[in-house]
Amino acid sequence: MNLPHLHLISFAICPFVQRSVITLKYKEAPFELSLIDLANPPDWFRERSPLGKVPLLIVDHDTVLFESAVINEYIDAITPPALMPTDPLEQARTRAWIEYLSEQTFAQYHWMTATTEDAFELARHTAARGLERLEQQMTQDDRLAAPGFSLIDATLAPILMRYALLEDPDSPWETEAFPRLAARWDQLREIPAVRDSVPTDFAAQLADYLRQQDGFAPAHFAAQLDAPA
Ligand SMILES: N[C@@H](CCC(=O)N[C@@H](CS)C(=O)NCC(=O)O)C(=O)O
Repeated sequence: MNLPHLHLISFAICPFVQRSVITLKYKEAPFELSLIDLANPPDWFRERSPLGKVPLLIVDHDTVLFESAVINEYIDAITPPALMPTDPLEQARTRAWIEYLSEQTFAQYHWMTATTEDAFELARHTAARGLERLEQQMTQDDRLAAPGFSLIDATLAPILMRYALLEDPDSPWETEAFPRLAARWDQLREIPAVRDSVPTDFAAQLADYLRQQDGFAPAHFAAQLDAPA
């Protein structure tokens, strides 16, 4: 493969960046990774990131791509064989479910960072409804439950990884309630690109991040992630 130089701009615990790391690793595309502090981003990042968000993918030191779903489609397109289906309807369905999973990523974040007990409960409810709908879809949708790896899986894995780490009686995630999703996570967690998409101390980094936030949920989870297994 004669690929362009790929430079991914990341924030350590960002699930959207993780989607692109998974895709790059799955496609065995060499890439440079730079971490920035989103709370205090460097000037060059402010200048180059249209939305001020990570991930960015800088191609050949020049062209800036943003939005993880777009970045992933680009990575996929330049590293055949493509994960994206060729049929336009299936492509559209893939993009629609990736968008759905973006909503679930935000729902999970709101749950992890809720500042009050009421907000935590509301976020838990919203996230649980999202997972229920996904589980239901998997009973009837070959694309979501297909045996191979897909761009949808690259988007689903960061969410399920965080739920698996933050196992909690007040979690929207319950293995028994979501057997298809749980089975999917069992498959995904074994894929090297998924396993190696975060550093080995990811739980500690997530705990650090939460410790820097205020309020009910962050304090609760930071303590839990710090507790010995
Ligand atoms: N829709 C974007 C979402 C990316 C996103 O929200 N990234 C967060 C970090 S996980 C971010 O950069 N936040 C900074 C901000 O919103 O100012 C994508 O899929 O790339």
